[in-house]
Amino acid sequence: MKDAAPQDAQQATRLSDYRPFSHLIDSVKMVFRLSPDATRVRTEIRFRPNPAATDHTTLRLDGEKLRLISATIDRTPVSPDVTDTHLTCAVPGGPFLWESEVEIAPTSNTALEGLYMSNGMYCTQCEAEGFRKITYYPDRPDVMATFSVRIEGDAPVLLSNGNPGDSGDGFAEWHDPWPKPAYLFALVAGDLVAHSGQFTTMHGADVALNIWVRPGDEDKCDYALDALIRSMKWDEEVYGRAYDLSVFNIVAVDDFNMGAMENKGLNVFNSRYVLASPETATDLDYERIEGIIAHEYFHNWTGNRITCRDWFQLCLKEGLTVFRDQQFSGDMRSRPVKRIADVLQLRARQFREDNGPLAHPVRPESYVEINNFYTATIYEKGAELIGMLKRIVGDAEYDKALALYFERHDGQACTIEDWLQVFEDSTGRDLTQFKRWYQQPGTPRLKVTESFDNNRLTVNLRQYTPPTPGHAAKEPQVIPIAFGFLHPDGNDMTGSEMLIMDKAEDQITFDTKGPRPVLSILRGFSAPVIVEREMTIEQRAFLLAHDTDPFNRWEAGRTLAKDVLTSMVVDGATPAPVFLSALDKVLRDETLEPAFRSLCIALPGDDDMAQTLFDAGLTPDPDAIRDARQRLTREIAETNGDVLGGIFDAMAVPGPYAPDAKGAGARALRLSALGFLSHIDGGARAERLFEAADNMTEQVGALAALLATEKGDEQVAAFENQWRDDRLVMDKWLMLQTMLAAPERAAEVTRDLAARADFDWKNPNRFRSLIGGLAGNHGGLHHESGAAYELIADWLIRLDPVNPQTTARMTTIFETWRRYDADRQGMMRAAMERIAATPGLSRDTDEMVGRILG
Ligand code: B3K
Ligand code: ZN
Repeated sequence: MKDAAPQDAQQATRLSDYRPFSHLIDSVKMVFRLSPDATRVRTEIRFRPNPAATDHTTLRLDGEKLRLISATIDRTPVSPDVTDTHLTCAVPGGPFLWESEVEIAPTSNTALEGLYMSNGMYCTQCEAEGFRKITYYPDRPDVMATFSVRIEGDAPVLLSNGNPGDSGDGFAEWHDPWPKPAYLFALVAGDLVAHSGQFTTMHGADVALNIWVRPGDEDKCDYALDALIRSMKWDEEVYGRAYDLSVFNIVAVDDFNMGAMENKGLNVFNSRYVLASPETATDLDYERIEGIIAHEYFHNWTGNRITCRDWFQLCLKEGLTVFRDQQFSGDMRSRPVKRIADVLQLRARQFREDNGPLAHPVRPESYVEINNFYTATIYEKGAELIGMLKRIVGDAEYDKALALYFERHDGQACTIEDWLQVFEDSTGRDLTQFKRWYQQPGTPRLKVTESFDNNRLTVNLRQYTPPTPGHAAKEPQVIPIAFGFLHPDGNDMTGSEMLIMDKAEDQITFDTKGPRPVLSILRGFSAPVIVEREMTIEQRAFLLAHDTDPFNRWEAGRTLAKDVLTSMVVDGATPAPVFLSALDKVLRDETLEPAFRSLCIALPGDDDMAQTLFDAGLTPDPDAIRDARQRLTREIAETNGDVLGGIFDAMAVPGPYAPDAKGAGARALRLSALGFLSHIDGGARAERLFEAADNMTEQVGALAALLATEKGDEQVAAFENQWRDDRLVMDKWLMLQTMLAAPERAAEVTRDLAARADFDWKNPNRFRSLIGGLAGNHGGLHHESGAAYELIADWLIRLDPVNPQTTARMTTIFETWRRYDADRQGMMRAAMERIAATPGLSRDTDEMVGRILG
């Protein structure tokens, strides 16, 4: 258990307090004698004084929940001072050999951090600070060392980082030649089978590839292996980065707090991001597997070979690696479609965070629990900053800077200053102002106004960033703004240009002999800002029809849909005909790829609309939002039914299912059409599709269409019958029901499902499916009874002592509480206060609830 200190008494770690560690490490040797309740860990560390530190006479090692059996220095027993969190010991001023033995209990480790057990298999999760639950060690990323590991145990497969060494009955040895911080350590042991492959690097080195899964799952690994091979090749071709060990192992585990972990040479994955077959995984699952396999693989260079000096620099590895996986997925699939999907995610998660009580800089200044800072801001906004840098310096200069980064910093633990210095040295630019993006939280607003006089169009730009907790005043940031002009006849007049705006105000002018041109601004979403620009519905419809920038074409449709929904919510208006006819045009335009058309016709979700209304100074009413969306959906179905029906038929993909982007795009468009049509055909098409589907994408898509129109009881039962033994598919089943339940029934549906014997709530995937599903049901979550708030608080209180990390993450369900009316605010506050008042609450959850309440 972590300390149960109240919020104000909590010890914050500050960036400004960074000090180098007293010692450096030459090598680490570990021996594990595995046993579920009493694993013994012997550790030998060769320390020498760190010239960058001053005191070399005291050693302080992190350690939590360890039973110290023995400790020696240069083979002489010592008796360190031991607390709940560390030990301290007097040491010789020069180099010395530290040896310790500890005992740990993997079975009772339900927090899934350190060494724990999942379905009888041993596995580890050390990032950020889990290694201290395995042995006494300087558990900080700037202490890098080579590791040799011997594992003794009766499991048939015994894995650790690096290259394999000796192995035999009941033991295996591993050696990792690359110095690494402790957070990249991993150990896995269990009854596993491998789906194997091979890769030859650009330097001619052979690499054995293995995906390790439980027996019975080996036929679901093809896609992950293929994605790994494509990632390895892509990183060689695009970044010149080759793999550096003789083996690359990936293990799938069922109990995991997040998506996956990039341990050196031994990636550990949540099984949902590895296992896939056409019958059990959706197109979206395949896409995520591809993206996450790539992400963890790319960390081998951006994260592992070059790591972070301290956890404040987390975006150094995460922002860059997300950017790289986004590039990869764009190259594998469709760049514009990928960009739109990424921006949708950014707005749904990062903008929500950046405009609420949890707003923090991409490089934070302090934290209580670092696990609470693996956020959309660090990851996704961090990736946007890399993208902006690339746009500002240009592609060729970006490549040059990256080459210098790898050359200069290989083997080091670095900072954002190091990263920016590389760009400054390589391009000769001054990036002092750009650095504000790392320091200032909050989403900048870009106000755009226009005037047209004497054949000159003047575009006035003004940037400002609203205050966020702890950061009242903001300085202007460097905003790359891609823009272009269109002739009112629909033709492109200029192509795309780029303005690098660095002042609070700026201007673009455009002289023309003809009629007033139409501005298209922030093309490709060239910076993570909110554009404030008043436009008529007709102007938006024009851009949706004619913009040559695919992102802005989609964006025009999106803002148009929001305008329409807003006026439906506010004035009970009927949907503007110009919107319906613009949708019709997009649907019929066969020059547009199906995946893109599917994105264009998707309506904004309820949470997005709640934020939109709140930003417009209104108090969102969840029922009114849902009602307007339902009405608009029906109206679109009625007006555009013919074209939607045609699309539904035409987008059926013939032949056996394949998870390629083209097929996935067709299915996405087909299912979007179905979502509308089910509101007017009594669910007939969805029922037929559910019956006939030979793949999970269409099966689950059909079920969702039925549930969204309050039908599908029969199909829910049939689905359960078919899939009750497949845990990943059953997670989908749980989520669909809580997410799509009618608002007044959502809490009750969730409560009933939670009472089932198979609701194994200690499994994070299962917990997230059920409770996360309810949280994703905007109308249900915010139902006026407050039943969902209560239920969620009950469950978070129950989960907290078992798994603080997952609990803390899920408190973000409440982060938008200030948007709503006084009654709902009161009920959400009460739920959070009840969580906060729980005796023994974890430091993780306590910090989060405290920040959300403000
Ligand atoms: N680096 C890990 C995340 C670790 C989270 C620790 N709470 C996965 C990733 O970003 O690739
Ligand atoms: Zn990562």
